[in-house]
Amino acid sequence: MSEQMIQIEQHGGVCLLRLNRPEALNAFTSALLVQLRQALEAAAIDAQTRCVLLTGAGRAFSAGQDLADPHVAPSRDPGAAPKDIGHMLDQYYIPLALRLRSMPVPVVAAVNGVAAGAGANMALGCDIVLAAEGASFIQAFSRIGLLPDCGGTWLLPRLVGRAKALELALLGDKLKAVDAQALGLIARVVPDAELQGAAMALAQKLAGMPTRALVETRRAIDEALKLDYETALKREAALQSQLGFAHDYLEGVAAFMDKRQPEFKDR
Ligand code: LHQ
Repeated sequence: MSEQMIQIEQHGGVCLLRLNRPEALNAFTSALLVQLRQALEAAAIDAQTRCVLLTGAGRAFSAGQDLADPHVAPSRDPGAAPKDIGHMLDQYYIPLALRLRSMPVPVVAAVNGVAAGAGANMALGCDIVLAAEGASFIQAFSRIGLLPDCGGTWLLPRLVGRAKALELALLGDKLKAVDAQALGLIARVVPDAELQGAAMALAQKLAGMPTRALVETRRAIDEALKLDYETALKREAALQSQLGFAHDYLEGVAAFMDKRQPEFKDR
């Protein structure tokens, strides 16, 4: 049986996915990327799962692409044909990033340590990013002659604006979690010892909320970034119309009127 590089734990409505190559700082190999996508596919169709929580084992979240992987490491032999590393992105990273961004449930990242290169951008592509105080974010690409991939060029300017996006991407310096939060790159920072508990509590809270409304909210916000104001207003109305026909709207209003906790069930 192939090595298990993603640990999967079900905690009620929360599917916890833990990157599990701690000896290599959870660097991404093609096998790990495939296993992560398969785990997300399974969570996406599992009716029990109402939130995904992504974290890393050991002292890192992920050091990004495994630079020792023979598929991407340039050969030092001057006669060797150069490798097209774009294939790695097309085949593994793009389907994974798209899967993550279009999950039918909210996705929380609990960044437990360093998140570098594609590891940073995989975390930043999640819906809510929490980090431990000791965690850090590095757009490590420029250090090795590359540009931010795994959504970095799209995410960074949207999250922090062009000036800071370029500073982070060009310099590739380590950004501490507190500074990432101050910039608006991530949502929350918690003491190291509290990260897993805080992330699970947040994920459980999201799992108890109206999943479909949360996912349509993500969709509307992502789409609105490309729309003019009037078109965004109309898009909100169209999506709201659909949500208004669903069970969770009925239940949410009924629970409010009855002064009780709602029981949401749409997915
Ligand atoms: C690693 C790695 C690593 C292998 C640490 N690979 N071994 C997509 C598609 C195609 C091609 C290329 O790229 C991409 C996207 C990308 O993600 S490009 C960016 C790739 N990532 C990096 O450039 C980051 C490289 N790593 C680092 O800068 C540091 O290791 C960080 C800042 C992550 C952590 O620093 P330290 O805490 O000082 O740890 P360390 O450097 O001592 O690393 C510990 C071990 O992990 C060490 O191995 P060793 O055998 O000496 O203990 C490293 O070689 C290994 N490692 N990152 N990406």
